[in-house]
Amino acid sequence: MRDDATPTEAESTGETVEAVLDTVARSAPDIRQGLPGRRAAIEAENPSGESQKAADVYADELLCDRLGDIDGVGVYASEERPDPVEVGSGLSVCVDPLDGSSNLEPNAAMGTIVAVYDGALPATGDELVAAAYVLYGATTTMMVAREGEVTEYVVHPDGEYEIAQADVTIPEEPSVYGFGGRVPHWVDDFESFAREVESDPSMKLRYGGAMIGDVNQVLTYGGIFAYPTLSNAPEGKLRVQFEGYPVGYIVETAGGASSDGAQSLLDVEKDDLHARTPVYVGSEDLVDDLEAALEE
Ligand code: FBP
Repeated sequence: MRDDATPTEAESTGETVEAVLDTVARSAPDIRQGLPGRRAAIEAENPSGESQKAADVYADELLCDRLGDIDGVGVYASEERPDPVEVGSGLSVCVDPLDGSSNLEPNAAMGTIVAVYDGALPATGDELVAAAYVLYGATTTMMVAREGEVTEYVVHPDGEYEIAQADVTIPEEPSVYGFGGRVPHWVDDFESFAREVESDPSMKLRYGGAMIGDVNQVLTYGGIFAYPTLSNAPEGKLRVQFEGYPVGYIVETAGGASSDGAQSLLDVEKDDLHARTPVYVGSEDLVDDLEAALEE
């Protein structure tokens, strides 16, 4: 018989998840305050070959230190470092420390994305136990998906945070869209779909160049975000473990849909930590239409 004082595996996982989310929220003001002096590119590239900003490295090191200190976190991995870091035993935490850091210089919104997996890396979509993103916009907010619910928090400058919206669900009537990649590189079927969406009088373009900002528009107003397959990059730009799975999990938990063009993002299986995938997320009808268009 179980000793009632000993937490079950599920309870321990839940406590670790809460500690990870709490740490991310409390770190958000420190990341934000560290940005002003770190806007420039440095002489380094991330594992995907993109040039790094001083702020990318700063946010990565800060989160690695703090998340790596949590009991029950076994591995820390980040878009900014080639290999996972063994920090203990337990859950695997994957982070995009500053999503959209090219928005630093024009002073536009950016994010931090966190995915918590109960499994070794690279993990599968069904091993996700929670996902979240922080959005550094006019205010700092954090969207969290766990246990079948999405909650939006406002994070105050002192790291305290409070619920802004419980049980976030994607609105029924879509009104915004944002599609990444250069238009000449869109494949014909995607371009036809995009033209259909653009010609719908109820739809407005919202694209800011940071996935988190653009996905937050879609969760707020309903619609669709895509970073599609491209003729010169069939897997698109975004990374499965750091971007595709967590954003798919958040949008699906909020009642929307996600796809890589043929299946839910959560069913994508790639055996490389930094593998990419096309990403389509948003209102279910639009994602269905998108999949039908790509099948033609
Ligand atoms: P980083 O995480 O390296 O910043 O890249 C991801 C990203 O910035 C996404 O946030 C965004 O959707 C996309 O790249 C924008 O790409 P593009 O500049 O091609 O529009």
